[in-house]
Amino acid sequence: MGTTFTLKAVLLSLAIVSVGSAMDIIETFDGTGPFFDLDGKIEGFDNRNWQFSTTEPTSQKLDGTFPLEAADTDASGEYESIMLEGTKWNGSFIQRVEVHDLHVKADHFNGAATVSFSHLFDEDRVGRDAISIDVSDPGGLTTWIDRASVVHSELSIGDNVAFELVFYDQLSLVELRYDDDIFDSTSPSELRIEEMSPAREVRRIGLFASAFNSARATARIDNFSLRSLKPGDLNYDFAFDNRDVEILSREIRSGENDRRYDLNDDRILDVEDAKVWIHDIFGSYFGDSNLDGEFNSSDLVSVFEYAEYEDSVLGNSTWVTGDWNLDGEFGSSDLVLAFQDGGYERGPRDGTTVPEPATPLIVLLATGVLFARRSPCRS
Ligand SMILES: [Ca+2]
Ligand SMILES: [Ca+2]
Ligand SMILES: [Ca+2]
Ligand SMILES: [Ca+2]
Repeated sequence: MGTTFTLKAVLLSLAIVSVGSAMDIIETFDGTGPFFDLDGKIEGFDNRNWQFSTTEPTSQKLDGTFPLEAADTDASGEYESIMLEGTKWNGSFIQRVEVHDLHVKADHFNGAATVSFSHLFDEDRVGRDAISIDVSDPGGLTTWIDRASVVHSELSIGDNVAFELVFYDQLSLVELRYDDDIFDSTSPSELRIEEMSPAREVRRIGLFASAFNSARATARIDNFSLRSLKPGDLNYDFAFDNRDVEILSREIRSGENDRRYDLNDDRILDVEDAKVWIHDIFGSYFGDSNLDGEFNSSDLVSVFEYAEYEDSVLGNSTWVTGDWNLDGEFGSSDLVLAFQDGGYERGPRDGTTVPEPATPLIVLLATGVLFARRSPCRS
């Protein structure tokens, strides 16, 4: 990827971030940060304003994770929490936390053990304007959006998991996600999505473990983050690549017009949204199959090597294999779109390369290359 493109991406992301007043918060719990918790007992947080609370004073040391433990042998109840207090935030966000060695176990028939991950939009209105995910015994995995709960009994709770709370500010939409194994290659899956118009006050966010009546809840908290949600980062991984385009393609073809993917805000999902992604967000042209910031012969060579041009397999093509209008096929309409877009051999989109216009000759050459390689060549 050229430096010009990288610079543009940085400027664009800065421009988008500056719309809100929020600074991303990332906490590793590695113990090497400059801050104490609010009571001045735990040293080494990456961020100020962590508040540790507990019914059973224990010594906690940051050395990679924050160990939360609540164990109750009678009916008095125990809890521990680690909360980021007084967080000022505006705009869309994704809040994520990784949890290692998550265990909730109630031994008594009326016992309860819970680990909860939450975001309160107004720190003074406990329970209202809150989104959270709870893991409990009994009960399993429960999501809460402004006090309306859903039990996800179909899901197994893993030992090493991630919770994600996503908020689309302009859409007033909450999406809750869960990854039952952070060490495998699968992404978090969507648990639930709801509309919600919360108060936009000072936030209280964090994790809570509680146990009641012969019960025990433990979790090691790792890699907490609260970050601005960037338009076009459709899988929330803070990268812009073909995985985002594949999600856009899937959504366009689904016909559901999901507003989360409606990048030009016209309530319809179509190739115009792909145009916003490739032109304005990624900063390149239709035809840039390898997403290196320009459309040139290497993109054409690459897509013809995949040999999906007008093949007989339905819906098998992706941006990388030549489906630039995101209808699932690589056909002549993709070539027409790419050459009409005018980026062929022009270098990076905002580069200073002298334009080499996409003449009919180039189109003919390109399609010539294409047809020459059209016979099945995939081994
Ligand atoms: Ca992404
Ligand atoms: Ca649209
Ligand atoms: Ca390219
Ligand atoms: Ca296509």
